[in-house]
Amino acid sequence: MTTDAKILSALRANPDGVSGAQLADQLAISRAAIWARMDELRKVGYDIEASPHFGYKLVSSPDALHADDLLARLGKTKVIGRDIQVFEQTTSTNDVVEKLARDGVREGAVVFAESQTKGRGRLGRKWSSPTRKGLWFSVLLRPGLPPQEATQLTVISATALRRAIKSVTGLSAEIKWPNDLLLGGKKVAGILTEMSAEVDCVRHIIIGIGLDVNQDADEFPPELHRIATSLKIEAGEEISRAELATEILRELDTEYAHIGAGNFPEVADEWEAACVTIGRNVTVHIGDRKLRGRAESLDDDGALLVRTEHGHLERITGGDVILEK
Ligand code: BT5
Repeated sequence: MTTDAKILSALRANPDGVSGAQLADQLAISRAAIWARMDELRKVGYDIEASPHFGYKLVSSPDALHADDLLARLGKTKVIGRDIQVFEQTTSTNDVVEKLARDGVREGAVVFAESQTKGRGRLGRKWSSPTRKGLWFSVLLRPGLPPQEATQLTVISATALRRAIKSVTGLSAEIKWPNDLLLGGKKVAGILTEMSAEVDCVRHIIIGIGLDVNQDADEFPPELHRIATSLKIEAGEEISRAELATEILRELDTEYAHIGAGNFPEVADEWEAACVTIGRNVTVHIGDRKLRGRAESLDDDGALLVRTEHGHLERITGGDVILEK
């Protein structure tokens, strides 16, 4: 952890205040250095009071994502969030992480952007990522899975997102296979899983997550008005993005450990229970191919099993699913 992350962590652990002397001791730096860091933190929006009575006290945090703050809130994880970077703006966080992957960075690195100029969905579709309104981030994983099991990672990401949304806002999101989270039938989050693989082994996987947090209805572009929503719209109040981001990473870390331990079927059960796709009549578009049937379940690799109109069981690993009435 960086010095700032340690300071923020100590301030959060001591809501009634912590003395400069104690902090200096804990961090093995001078009191003057602590004072200087507090000043820098204030400049980026942390309201930190100082008094001879209680020492330093954190009054409020800015609505901006700071890597040090996220690291401090997250604490120790097994894999995910060991390294966190925050960009004010980037093209697409998936592209930034792709570069880190090619540079050999170890798994667990996370990159957030306050806005993206070329945020994307699947098949090159656009992802709207307005400044500080949502969480736009990507995670680097090196899971050592065969490529056909990569869908498992989209499944655990959706489950982790759903859990974090529930614990921070109380809202119960529904999952639409493979990568959408819905509230009241509207999309609130999407997941873009991109993979680099050999024939039999994944080299790395990038999980890109876009979650609409604090947009008002009129802040969505016109083409999304009918189909998208945000947590703020659904919960009726502003949500702390830093708190939510930390909770998502924590849940993702737990779920990823499950996959590592071979416990994917348990995660899949939770996923299926929250999934609006299972049991529904669906039309699946895979490239130019169109298939109609009833979505029956997930298989062990996270693929969707669809019983077609002709009675065959088809295994779907990609494509767009439309829920029929
Ligand atoms: C997805 O694609 O849902 C995956 C979205 C992943 C976005 C994240 S943000 C961080 C990381 N960096 C990136 O560049 N991407 C990832 P798909 O299933 O293809 O859905 C795309 C469709 O969702 C679009 O065609 C729109 O209809 C709709 N859409 C676009 N922006 C949206 C938004 N902010 N909220 C809800 N729906 C949106």
